[in-house]
Amino acid sequence: MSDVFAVVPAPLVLEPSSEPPFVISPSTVVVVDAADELVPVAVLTADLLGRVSGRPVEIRYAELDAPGVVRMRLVDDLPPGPEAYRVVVGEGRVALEARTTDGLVHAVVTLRQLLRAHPDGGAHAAAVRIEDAPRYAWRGLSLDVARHFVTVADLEVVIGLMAHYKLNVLHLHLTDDQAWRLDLPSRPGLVRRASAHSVDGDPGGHYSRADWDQILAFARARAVRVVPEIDVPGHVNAAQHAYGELNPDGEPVEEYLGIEVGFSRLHDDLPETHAFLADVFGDLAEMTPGDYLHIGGDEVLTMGHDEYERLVRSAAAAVTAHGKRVVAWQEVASVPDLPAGTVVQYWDTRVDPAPFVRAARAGARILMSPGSRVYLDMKYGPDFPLGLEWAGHVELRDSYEWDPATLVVGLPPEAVAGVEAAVWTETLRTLDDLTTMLLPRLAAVAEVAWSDLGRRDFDDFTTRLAPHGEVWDQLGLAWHRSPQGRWSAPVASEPAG
Ligand code: TNX
Repeated sequence: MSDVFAVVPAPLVLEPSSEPPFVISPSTVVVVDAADELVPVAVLTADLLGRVSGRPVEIRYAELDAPGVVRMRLVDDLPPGPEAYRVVVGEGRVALEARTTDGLVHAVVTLRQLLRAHPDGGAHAAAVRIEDAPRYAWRGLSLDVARHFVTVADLEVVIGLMAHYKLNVLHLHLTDDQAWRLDLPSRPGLVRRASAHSVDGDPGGHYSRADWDQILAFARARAVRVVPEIDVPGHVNAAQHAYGELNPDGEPVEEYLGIEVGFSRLHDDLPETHAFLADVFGDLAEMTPGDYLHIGGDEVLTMGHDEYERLVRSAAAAVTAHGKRVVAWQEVASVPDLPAGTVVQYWDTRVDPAPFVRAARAGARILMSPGSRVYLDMKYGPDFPLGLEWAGHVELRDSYEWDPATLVVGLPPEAVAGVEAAVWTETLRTLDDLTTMLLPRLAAVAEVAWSDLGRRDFDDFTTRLAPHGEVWDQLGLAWHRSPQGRWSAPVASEPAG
């Protein structure tokens, strides 16, 4: 496929047309009906087109059919699903159509991927008709903001990248042994006493209620939902540092800024533990509009199974009490009778998946995050300066060439709700570190999650991805020039045809 149509993830249908390209000119106008729900996406579109072309783009909230119009509309004649969309570039106009505003966001970012710099300034898109819908409804990125804090501004860069690749779930790992990152009204001591630092004593931070609302709204406008995680019953040293009542001797534990896992744990026989779970998940439910809360459940290495079961049930009950659904890591698959609709997140490719497969057969929904494929904190190769290695090295092709439906033998394919990449930040201190690990692999995972198997081919993917490297450069993002990519693309200012 030519680099003019470098759309990632690969769309269902892409038909080039012989008409002349669409040029963003001083008369380009975004046109949308004056419906409240359409205003944010129209503003986002005008803003994006303005940035790409270097010219301000106006919005008209009334019918207008003239050359240069980018017309956004809600329609119904599309492939199935709430996120389906259509982009038609031709006759000097662009039509962006979808069933929902989320679909319109997908249409806009697709248009943005079609735009190329124009020789006399501005930008143009080659004529084309795209019709598209995702394979999986859950296309996520899990981000650890506990080991190293990620500021709201940096988070917005990550959310922007997610939207650009049509990822729709930001899973925030907000708490761990090292720190607690979200201020909760019922337990103000959590961030007051346990958020100042990151791993190795690096600077920390936390999200206030206002920060949280900012993150949620910024994500929502880009068709991204936030799934917050409070990790229990392990990974709780920060909570036990803030509140001594969570420890058998009633005394706060020492702050921990190393990178070992599995040593801390809640105690089922302390009544304060259950009050704590009810309070923190209650606060989180109240603060989070989405359907899902993540309770962690991973790597509890110092507890018998019965106690683990009781604590997982207690956390799950605190979530369902507020009408939310539970997400949890793979280990909870060993707990019988999880609440209906629980999403179990597969990650550890080293252990026997039998309990996990059983949970799926018993009705759990499955989120695929295999460490050896989509743990984007794994090093690209042996000498890579950033990242860990426990799941092996993950190069671009590794994160691309796998199928979520068949990776785990025996898993019913219809149980798979989607795919989620994960990036843990033990070794990642800055936004540059983060984007170096995300790019280019995040684009590969996005295509695994979005595009049907029949549309996927690694050589075709790397060809389409080539111009994306130039966009990352233009945005000033650090990224890994993977030797498996084809980054020697022609200069983007060549006119089409
Ligand atoms: C495993 S994945 C963990 C995290 C680490 C990560 C490092 C999971 C549920 N737990 O605690 O940060 O490996 O790759």
